[in-house]
Amino acid sequence: MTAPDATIMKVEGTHYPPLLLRYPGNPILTGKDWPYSINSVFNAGATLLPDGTTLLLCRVEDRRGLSHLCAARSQNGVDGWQIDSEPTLMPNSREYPEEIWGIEDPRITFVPELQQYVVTYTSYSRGGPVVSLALTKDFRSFERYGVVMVPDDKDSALLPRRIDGYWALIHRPMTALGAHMWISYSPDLRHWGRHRLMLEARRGAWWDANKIGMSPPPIETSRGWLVLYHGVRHTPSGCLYRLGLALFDLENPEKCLLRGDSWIFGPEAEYERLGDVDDVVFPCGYTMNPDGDTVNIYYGAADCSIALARASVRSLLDWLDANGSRERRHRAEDL
Ligand code: BMA
Repeated sequence: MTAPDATIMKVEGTHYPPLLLRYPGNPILTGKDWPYSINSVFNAGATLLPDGTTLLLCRVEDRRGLSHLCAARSQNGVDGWQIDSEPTLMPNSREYPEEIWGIEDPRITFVPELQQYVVTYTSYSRGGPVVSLALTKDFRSFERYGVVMVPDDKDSALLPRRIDGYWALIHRPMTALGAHMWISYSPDLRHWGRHRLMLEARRGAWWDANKIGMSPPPIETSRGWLVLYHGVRHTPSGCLYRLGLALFDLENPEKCLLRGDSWIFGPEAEYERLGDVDDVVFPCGYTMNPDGDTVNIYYGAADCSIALARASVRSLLDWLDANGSRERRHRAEDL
C-alpha cells in the first residue's frame, strides 16, 4: 500500500504550521516485526537502491543492551518490509576494539565518485562513542575503515561529493564548552583535518542549548545544504530531543546561511513520548521522492520504534526564509 499525501496527518491540537507530517500508520517498524529476538529497533539510516527499493539500515538493540545494524527493504518505503533474517553488520570487537559495546545510529551517503555507499556510525568504545566509517556496494558486505573521529564524537555523515578536492564529514565532538556540530576534511576518507566549527549549540533556556547534532545527512538543494539537526534539552524529568533547521553554503559548508529559531518537530505522538527513552524523535535518514521535493524522513521514536514523516523541501526553505536569520557566532543575547 502506498501512502497518499492526504493520509499524512499531524497531531491534533497544535497551532503552528506542520512542516513534517507524520504517517498515520506510524510506527512503521517495531521490535515485533523482527525475525529474531531483540529489544528494540530505532534510529535507521536510509537510502534508495538503484531499483527504487527503500533500504533502511536500522539500529537494533539486543536483549543485552548492545546494538548492531540490520537492513530492511521495502518497495514503497512504507510497508511490506523484508528484514534480513540475521544481523547485517555486527560489532566486531576482535578486529575493531572500538565496537566492544555495539554500533549505533548509522547515516548513509551514496557517493557517485566511488559508486558506493559510505556508512558512518557510532561505535561505543570503552573510551566513549567514536565515529566509524565503512563502505558498501550492496549492504551485504562492508569494508570497514575503522575509527575516523576519536571519543567522544558521534552524529556524523559524509557529504556526497568533494568540496574543493576534499571529502567533508560533519560530526559532533563533545567539548568542555558544549556539544556543537563540526566539519572536517580528508583527501582519502582516512586522514582527517582542517576541523571547523559548523553550528553552535545555543545557551541558556533555548530548546537547542548546550547540545546539538546533525540528524539525517544534509539535503542538497539549489540554495545550499539543508540540515535537520537535533537539540537536546535537559529537563528535571529527562532529555527532550527536538529538530531544528539550518542552511549552509554549497561550496563552503561550514558557512551557515540561515538558522531557524524555533524547533520544527518534537515528540508529540504517544510512540514518541513513551518508550525506553521518553520524548525522543531522532531521524538518521531520508529518501527523496521522484518529484525532487518530497522527503521521507525516517526517525527513531523514543528509542523503541521507527516512524516516518514527510516534508517538502520547498516548504522547509520557505519556512527558513520567513523564520531564519543569518547565524552570528556568540550572539550577544546568548552570552
Ligand atoms: C542520543 C543518541 C541516540 C538516542 C538518544 C536518546 O545520545 O545517540 O542514540 O536515540 O541519545 O536516547
